[in-house]
Amino acid sequence: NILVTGSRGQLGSDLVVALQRRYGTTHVMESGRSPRSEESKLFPYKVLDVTDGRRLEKIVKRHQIDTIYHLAGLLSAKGEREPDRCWDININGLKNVLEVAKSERLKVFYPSSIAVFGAHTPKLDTPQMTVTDPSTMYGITKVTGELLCQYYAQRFGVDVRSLRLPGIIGIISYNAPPGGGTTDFAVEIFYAALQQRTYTCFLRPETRLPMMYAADAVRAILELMEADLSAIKVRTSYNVAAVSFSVAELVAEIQKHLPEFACEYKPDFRQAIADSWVCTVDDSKARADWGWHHTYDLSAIVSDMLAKLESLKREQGARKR
Ligand code: VAH
Repeated sequence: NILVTGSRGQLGSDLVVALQRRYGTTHVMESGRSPRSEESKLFPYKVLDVTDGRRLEKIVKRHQIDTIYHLAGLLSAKGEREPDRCWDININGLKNVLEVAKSERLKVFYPSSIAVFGAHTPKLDTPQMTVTDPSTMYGITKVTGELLCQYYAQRFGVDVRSLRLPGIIGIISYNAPPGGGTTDFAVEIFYAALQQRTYTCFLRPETRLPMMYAADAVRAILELMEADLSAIKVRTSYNVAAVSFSVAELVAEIQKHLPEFACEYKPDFRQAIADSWVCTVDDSKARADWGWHHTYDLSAIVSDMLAKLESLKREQGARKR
């Protein structure tokens, strides 16, 4: 059986659906820090704070968990506002997952991030092996996490696999509003474009970041986890890339569908975080080792997001009538 920690977060919502589809809903145990709201109790769910190692071990044993997708954690923006909590959850949570994986011989997915890159990392075609000197607490926990994963893989033979995910663009499902990330603009902008025809962006128009559609990110995770272990040569975390674009390029692509959409810019503390990251990433190692390839480019992301949100809006409208 599969346990997903942080299953109600931005990435978790999409990943859980894909895992349920592939392995069956009864084999996917969701979990999160807070009790779920009153929506359908159809699917298995456990309240779990990942810093509670004993409760994690109890859930793993009681529900014959053999694989953990460990998504629980604080993202970059929230992590800068609460650095101590970010360290505690992101590091101690991961350590608990790796400890139970070692004792129960579990397989683990760990999401790292382009946030591991910092001021001295080459900004274009960032190599797989390079300088990682992040300036955010979130990035520091991700570099540490990658090294912890490599240690457990090499020292204890734990089958833990990881991807350095770019900014993820996906539908904010009913329970996963943007979770305090610096790349959340690329999600919020779609809702604002449809609802108010205008958006105030917290990054400057020329800010260019590596991004990926949620459908591509979920497929990358599943393909990584289903690859033969002999193909997994990077035991810290694989660079994976899809598209890189500036905020202005995203706005222009949305305006092709919504000509009257306007975006204004009010950079805040997240601009410094974005400026510390890279613009494009070399993911040739992931493509060579386990056959990674992206499918959604910018125009496909924009048309798919707008179409999905339009149909969500029609559904909600229908429900209200
Ligand atoms: C964040 N979405 O913004 C996450 C991610 C590369 C960005 O790590 O913090």
